[in-house]
Amino acid sequence: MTSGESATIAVLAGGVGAARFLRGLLRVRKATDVTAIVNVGDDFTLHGLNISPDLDTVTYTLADQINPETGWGRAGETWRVLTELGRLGGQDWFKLGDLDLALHLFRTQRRSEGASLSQVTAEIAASFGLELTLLPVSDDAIATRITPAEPDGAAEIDFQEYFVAHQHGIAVSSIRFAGIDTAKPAPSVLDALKDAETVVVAPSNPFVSISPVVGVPQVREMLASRREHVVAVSPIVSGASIKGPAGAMMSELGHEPSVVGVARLYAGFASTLVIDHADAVLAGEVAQAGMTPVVTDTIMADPKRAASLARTTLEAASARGIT
Ligand code: FO1
Repeated sequence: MTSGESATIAVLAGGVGAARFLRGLLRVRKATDVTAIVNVGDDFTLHGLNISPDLDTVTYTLADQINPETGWGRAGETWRVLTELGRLGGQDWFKLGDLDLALHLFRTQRRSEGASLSQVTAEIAASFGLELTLLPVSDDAIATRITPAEPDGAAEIDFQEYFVAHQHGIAVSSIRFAGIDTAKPAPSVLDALKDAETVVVAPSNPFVSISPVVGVPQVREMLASRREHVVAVSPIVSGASIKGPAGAMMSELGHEPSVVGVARLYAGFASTLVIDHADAVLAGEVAQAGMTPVVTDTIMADPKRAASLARTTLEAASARGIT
């Protein structure tokens, strides 16, 4: 990269952890230099509405409109529609507030007019005044499907049934991403990955957030071809995820639930793994797994700490002597 040229950063993102990381990143880099490439495997249709939870969590978080307690949905929501839906005997297990419903109505209407998911996502981001580039990894449908470990031979369930109805409290025996083999990267996704000075794999769930992004045809190959520029932040600290089922899933799916397990999953397309001080003792094993460890504070307890994590992550990339 020549000096003066605006160095772009591409971030592979899932939901809450990625949104927090992006909020920190935007304190240390111009939003116009940042592209977030977001998972769509959580997307589903409910009440006839197209819902994209990870795109919405990133949007709401960066617009400072996120519900801080849950990490999803809007702050200051009212629940009149959902309450009345419940009274009517409708589906009220997936908590959609009144403002959130407006966004799903808008997205569904726009897509029925022929707009692509990436077009509508850009319109929604612009309506919140966001200046980063926010992209779904694909405009095609990708559906994360979970096979529970019990009872034996249990039928596959939708991701949201697993995550919300079961509150991700059931063991998983396998995961697949329906539609991913024929999904195409959304426009400008591959260019963003090719042109970025650094690609960051955000601290999201490796299986249900990062895999359905990296697994889109051509994405993994593009990352692997630029592996020296790809830096991942571990979502696992001291053998557990900060939020969500990533730690449990690693064990259930036969991986070591540690930063070493994460390194083994990511070594094919990322060269550096940022791990927390709590895991410094595992740095040697991370290196043996094929990734360069960088030890820092990875707990994003507030935007300031998220910002210093972002800064350290970007420095880790440049420290690799990358021009
Ligand atoms: N997660 C829940 O655990 N319970 C909910 O009722 C819920 C509602 C919801 C509404 C909109 C939205 O964008 C996300 C929502 N989520 C809810 C989170 C959702 O399950 C996401 O897929 C997870 O955040 C995983 O990324």
